[in-house]
Amino acid sequence: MKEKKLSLTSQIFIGLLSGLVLGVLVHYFLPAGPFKDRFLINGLFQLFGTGFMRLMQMLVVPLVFFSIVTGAMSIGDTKRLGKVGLKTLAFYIVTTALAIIIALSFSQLTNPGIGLNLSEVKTAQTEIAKSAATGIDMVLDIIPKNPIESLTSGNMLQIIFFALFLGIILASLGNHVPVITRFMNEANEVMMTMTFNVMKAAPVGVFALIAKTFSDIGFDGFLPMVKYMLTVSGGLAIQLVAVYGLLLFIFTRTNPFTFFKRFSPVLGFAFSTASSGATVPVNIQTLEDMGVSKKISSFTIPLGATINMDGTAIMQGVAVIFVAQAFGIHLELSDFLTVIGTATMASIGTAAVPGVGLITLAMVFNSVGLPVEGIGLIMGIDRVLDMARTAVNCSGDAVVTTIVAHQEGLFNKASLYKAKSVDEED
Ligand code: DAS
Repeated sequence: MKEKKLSLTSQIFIGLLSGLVLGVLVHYFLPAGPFKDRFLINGLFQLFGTGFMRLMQMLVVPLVFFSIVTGAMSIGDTKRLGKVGLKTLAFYIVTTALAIIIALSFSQLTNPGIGLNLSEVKTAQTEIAKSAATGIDMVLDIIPKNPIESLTSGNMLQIIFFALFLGIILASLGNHVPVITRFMNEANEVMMTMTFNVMKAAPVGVFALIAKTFSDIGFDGFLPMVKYMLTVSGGLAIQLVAVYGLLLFIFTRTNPFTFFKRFSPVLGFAFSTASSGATVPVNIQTLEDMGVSKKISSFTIPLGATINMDGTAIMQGVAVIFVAQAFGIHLELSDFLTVIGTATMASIGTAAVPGVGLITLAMVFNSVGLPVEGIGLIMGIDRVLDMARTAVNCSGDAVVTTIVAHQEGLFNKASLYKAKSVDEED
């Protein structure tokens, strides 16, 4: 009988737990010496942990570049996009920026990284003096002098600028450039498949990264991890209840509780798949049952799954504060503004598949000079958070879709409440 293969999520969980147990045992029970320090911590764990991190980093530039080009192409040029598309785009960008602001502010209250003192393991990367450029220079620095050099040097802000510009131009040229348009879409498909395959190594990578972290610092790292998870979860809850609840009430006079009760099958599906892309059909169908016309959702939901990831932005905002505090790196206001910009762009550039929010997180870290090694601290627990933030990503797409449908007279609220009365009957 063919034995049932463990899901990737279960494998990652097993990697996380076994890495945690082994790391603590090594830290507290293995005497210092060549076997512990050279062979295990800075040998085996370093090889598989950092090796997996480098595989993830390998994806960042091509994945973000082709995702943003194809994302911008799907937005299209403003003419074709029309009033509905521009309105949808504006709501998507505002809700994502709000999500990051909530994440950065909420993290300042919980201080998730305090207590995890890794400043002595500061990497060369954090020694790089953050560009002294301020204000105008910072904005000018986003425009690439040489896009090829930006790509080879991994200057993410310049890559994003060029990719957005290129995608919109390709969209405006439409059928005049079928070959390069097809190339971009196929290259994006390749990068998403490559991401899926790299993620298959996640259980081993997570095991080694967590084992190294806890071998180095023992239980001292435990509380900050829990604080990090609670901070991300709190940020997601605020976005779901406060931001989406308020937007629904203000713009459509809909009872948010009724809305999310009817929407719960989509939340469950998004949570279990950790993929906004896979949730698109369920999202569109459920919204239609709730009275939202497919005339709007068939455009805005796939668009949102591609370029609107508020939950991911929340994780990235919290991760920035967590790692900056853990490594004792002070962030200026200009850094926070940079994070809001890059995390919003990362939200556009994050393909709707499991785990990519962590890959584009490297881009956000790069933009403010945070050590990418910091991702290793949160990678082990990221899968659980990925499920929760994907549910929020899909909720954001649905709420904006409902608002835009309402404003276009294509939201039949009676269907929402009528279904409720049917529920009451049985
Ligand atoms: N899981 C991704 C999604 O499909 C987002 C992420 O990885 O953050 O929304």
